[in-house]
Amino acid sequence: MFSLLQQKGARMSVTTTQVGIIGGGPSGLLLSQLLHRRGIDTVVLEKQSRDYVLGRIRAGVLEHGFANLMRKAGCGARMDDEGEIHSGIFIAHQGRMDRVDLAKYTAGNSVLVYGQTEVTRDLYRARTEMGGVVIHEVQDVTLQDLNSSAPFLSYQKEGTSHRINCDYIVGADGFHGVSRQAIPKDVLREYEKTYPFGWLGVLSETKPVAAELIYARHPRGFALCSMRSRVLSRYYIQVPITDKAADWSDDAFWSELKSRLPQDVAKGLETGPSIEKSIAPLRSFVAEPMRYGQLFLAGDAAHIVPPTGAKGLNAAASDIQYLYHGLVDHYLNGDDSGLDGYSQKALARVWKAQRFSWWMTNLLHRFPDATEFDQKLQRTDLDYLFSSDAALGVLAENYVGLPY
Ligand code: RFL
Ligand code: PHB
Repeated sequence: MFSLLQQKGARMSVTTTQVGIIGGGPSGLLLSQLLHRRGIDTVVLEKQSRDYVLGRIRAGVLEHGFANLMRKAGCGARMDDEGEIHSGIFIAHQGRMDRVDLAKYTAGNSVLVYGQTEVTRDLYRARTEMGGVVIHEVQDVTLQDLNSSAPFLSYQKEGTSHRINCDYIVGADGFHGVSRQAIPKDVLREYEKTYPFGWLGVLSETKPVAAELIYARHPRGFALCSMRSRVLSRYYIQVPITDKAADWSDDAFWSELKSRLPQDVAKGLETGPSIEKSIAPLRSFVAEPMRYGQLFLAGDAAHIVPPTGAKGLNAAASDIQYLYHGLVDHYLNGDDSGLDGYSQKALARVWKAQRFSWWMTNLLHRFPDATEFDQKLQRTDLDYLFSSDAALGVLAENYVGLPY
């Protein structure tokens, strides 16, 4: 279990844990919390301060599978209290609003609107209450001896070198983390697609324009009306990747958003000062395999989707579910089949989330180099969608989340 051996004079501390986790985002915290509840020791290393992590505004839509994991982690109470169940979404196109009845096409399934910031806050609180070890503001994390049965992590903090001996290392350090880089280039295969636009997002203390999310396709570009609560709205507009958030005044943002929504929706839009404004690039990315020796990658460290299908955090959650069961089976039942099958199983679901996110992105965005033929096809795709129960069923079952 957790032990600290200060080696006198050497300014180096040596710690031992079962699972060393890099990254204190939702993936790392959730895994740490789930494992701790089964008596498996973890240490989480996070580069940033807790306030910094909680200041990032990201996902807003949780699949049932994710919500169930939060409950299993003992972190579901506030989510169930404050999160809103959504059983439909709107797609605005060609001046009209069409509704996708998620519940109708998925035998009553739905999604939960509850922000990633709140998920992370709940996980941090639970980690603190259980005495979980989450070390913030660590520098120069390195992964060593991944192909041996005694891998270790090293890092710097406040002028001291630290070493953590582990059985396993989990890289949950996001797209820009160090874990994926620790896999040799001749082993790692990366698949990537970038898009020539990003999403300019604004958070504002205003009443959401509609009770359900609105995804809008418009000749001027995509727009999304989302929310965090009845008094907190989250809106996005597609912008060229070269734009800077600072160059967009609040007035310019609201005016552009309104121009992309059907008129009656735009008329009802409450505007106000932005309390956060940022541009997120759109990217599709998968790294294979997700295991190398004693290292397992999870979440954004291994895969990124464009946010159009609301799948990023949810794809991270299925990794965590597989990894959690694999580690529990290893430690409590002496069964390694879950860990051995992790990469293949996780990637199979990840690629389905990739396919859906790519499709939603293509359906709804304005592509600068699209020909008239491409635009006709895009409109036909939408017309077909709303003329076919089968097509709506495909959208709905993917949006609420494919089974784990
Ligand atoms: P994170 O959240 O990036 O956390 C990784 C953590 O690792 C730390 N780190 C390091 N720590 C130690 N040493 C290092 N060398 C480190 N390098 C990095 C980082 O500081 C960070 O705290 O990855 P994680 O945990 O895998 O979680 C993934 C999700 O954050 C991400 O998939 C979603 O936010 C994506 N996403 C959405 N997903 C959804 O499921 N539904 C949505 O509605 C949704 N909307 C979105 C989104 C992402 C967006 N952006 C900004 C990319 C909307 C947007 C705009
Ligand atoms: C969000 O509320 O941030 C959000 C919702 C749905 C998406 C992407 C982002 O598809």
